[in-house]
Amino acid sequence: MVRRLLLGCSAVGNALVERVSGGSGDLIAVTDDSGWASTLRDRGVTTVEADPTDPTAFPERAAVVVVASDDPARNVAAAATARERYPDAMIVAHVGIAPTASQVDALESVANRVVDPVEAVATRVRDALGLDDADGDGGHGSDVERDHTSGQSRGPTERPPRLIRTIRRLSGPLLVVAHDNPDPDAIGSAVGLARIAESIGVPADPCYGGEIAHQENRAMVNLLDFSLSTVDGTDLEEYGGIALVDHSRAGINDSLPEGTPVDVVIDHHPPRGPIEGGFVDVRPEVGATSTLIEEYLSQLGIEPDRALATALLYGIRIDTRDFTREVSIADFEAAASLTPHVDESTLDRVESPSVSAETLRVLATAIDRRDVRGSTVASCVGEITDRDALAQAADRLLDLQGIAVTFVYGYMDGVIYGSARSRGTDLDVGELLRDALAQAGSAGGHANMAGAQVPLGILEAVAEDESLADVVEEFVAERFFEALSSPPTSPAGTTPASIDAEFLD
Ligand SMILES: [Mn+2]
Repeated sequence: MVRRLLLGCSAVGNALVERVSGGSGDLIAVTDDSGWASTLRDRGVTTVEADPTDPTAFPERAAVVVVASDDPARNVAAAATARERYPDAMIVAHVGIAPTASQVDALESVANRVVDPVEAVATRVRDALGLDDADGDGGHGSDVERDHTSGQSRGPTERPPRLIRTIRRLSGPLLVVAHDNPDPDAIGSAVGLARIAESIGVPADPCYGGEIAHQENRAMVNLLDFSLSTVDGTDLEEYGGIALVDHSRAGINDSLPEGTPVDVVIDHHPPRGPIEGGFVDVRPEVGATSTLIEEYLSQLGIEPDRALATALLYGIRIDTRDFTREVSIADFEAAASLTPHVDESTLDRVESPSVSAETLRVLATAIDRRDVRGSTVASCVGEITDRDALAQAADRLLDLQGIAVTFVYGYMDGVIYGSARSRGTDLDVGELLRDALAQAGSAGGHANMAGAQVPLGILEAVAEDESLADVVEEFVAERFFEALSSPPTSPAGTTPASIDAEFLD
């Protein structure tokens, strides 16, 4: 016969007795609460009136141990003692009233099952209201027990407390990682999740990899005064946990080493592989991660400040193309609750940042000196003072009718810089620039976004009688269009490592 042992008692413990004992179990209770002792005796349970954390009061054998006082500290002690005494027993532990995260942790480290009545009530309320269960496991006995081996969030009412519990259990600060070259949704979400962690006293730093490209995104970070660090400049050892926002796998589209253990994942992209994480909330039906972050903020009663609200709303608007694409009711609801907190004039300035005279001059020159061949346009803009202007001009020239590939280049400080873009074509501009210019300097990037750098070197000397701009144009254009007309070389020898963020703007 299976011997069952009850350590400590409470209303929850009493209910658990019924659940665990099942039939006519061989049940022994140890409690120093004389009220519960007599109740249990009345019910025919053999009861030892003793301290439930004192192993000398324990029976020789026990196959199932139920730890069930209301005092979390005593439950931790009783569970640990029981585990030591009965290494093979099934231990079910009630957390008690208002346990701390470390107490729940301690229980989870020794017990097979940990029972949290607060969650049980939430689940029951949810079931009673007919709210849906996120992973669809419906009833599945989950009304009183939490399977702590599953990191998946169970349902809408459970997510915020589960997120909070996950963050609270970290051994140190939280690093919130946005994907590489973050967009407004990733930036706003990273700042928002860091805010949530800080609201419970866990320091958190938002960070990103690659670059904050596009001047709207830079304007957002600057105008809203966000301080984000870069993954490369961060010592991961200093953090007690890692969260991913707007992407779901470490090392894939972020600058973390692949396989880095992750504690929290909040994303709206359909997962392309297994997602690891202590707390995972991935909802592809929602238009933006910012929507999910707003939901956590409001369910946790955290009011976003103006900067955060502005960033989150901007993130939702960008990701849903102003509520026209992949938009859900949740996105509208999040936007509605953010709007009263948003700084509209800042949002205006973020959306149409002022353009420097240099950027306009480069764009004007790029249009004026354009060399169009088929659907490709190349343009030498001469001497520049701001490399970023090249990327912006290359972006804008894509708007020209009939143009699928753009390449804008100029020089400063003895180096020729070029920026290429493509849209709606199979042509890989990263490959194109490598073919054309890697021999003379360095070049690389992605299929639709690439850059090159070539030292001016001898060209400067050649340019005695001609303008340097003309010499540069002759040199670069010849190689660029030559590469464009010849079939692409085998990508052998170009490894993903050669795709370098420095080429991307
Ligand atoms: Mn997004």
